[in-house]
Amino acid sequence: MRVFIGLGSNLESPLEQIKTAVNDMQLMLETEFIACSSLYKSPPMGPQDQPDYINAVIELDTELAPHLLLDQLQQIEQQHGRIRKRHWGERTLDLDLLVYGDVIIHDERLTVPHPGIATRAFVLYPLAELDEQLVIPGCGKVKQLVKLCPRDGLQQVEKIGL
Ligand code: A4P
Ligand code: MG
Repeated sequence: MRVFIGLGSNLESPLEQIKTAVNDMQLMLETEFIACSSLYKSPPMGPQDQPDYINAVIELDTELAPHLLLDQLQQIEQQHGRIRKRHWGERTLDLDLLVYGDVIIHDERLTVPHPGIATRAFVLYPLAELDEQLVIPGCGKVKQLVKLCPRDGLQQVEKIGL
């Protein structure tokens, strides 16, 4: 299944956190790495008394079922010393399952597509870089969504060069 994962970090060398997380995801079982967007810097959504974020999106082709994929993503978050402090608060690494093919999930562990995907500049711009034609189930085409979404101070910082 074709999936997109959102990466975010705003603590302990965010650029390094994102780059090592991309490496970690390349090593996941039953999963093929397809592409990574550029890295972006973005002002915090939520509490403003926290550092700017580095964000990116990666595309994978996985045989893992959604909840097993979430297990893997949470394990990688833990390896990065992830501590959950407050909702929308600072974190060393946040991995969000954005899109899992055309599947829609609403249960106690997973909401897919990820809520907020259609309105967050730090998700939509990197996603559009990977696939403008992507249709997000229940939300529409990325190309259209990105047109309606202000950049909100989002800045491209570098290509990851993979
Ligand atoms: N969960 C449900 N659906 C999903 C999914 N699709 N992907 C559950 C991943 N997890 C999912 O996650 C809490 C629970 O959500 C997990 O245990 C999983 O079972 P969390 O990341 O600990 O929760 P949170 O951070 O308190 O809330 P939330 O809503 O996940 O926060 P977000 O949406 O991840 O936002 N500002 C900028 N500029 N850039 C950012 O990346 N990120 C956040 C966090 C806030 N501000 C930001 C950014
Ligand atoms: Mg999250």
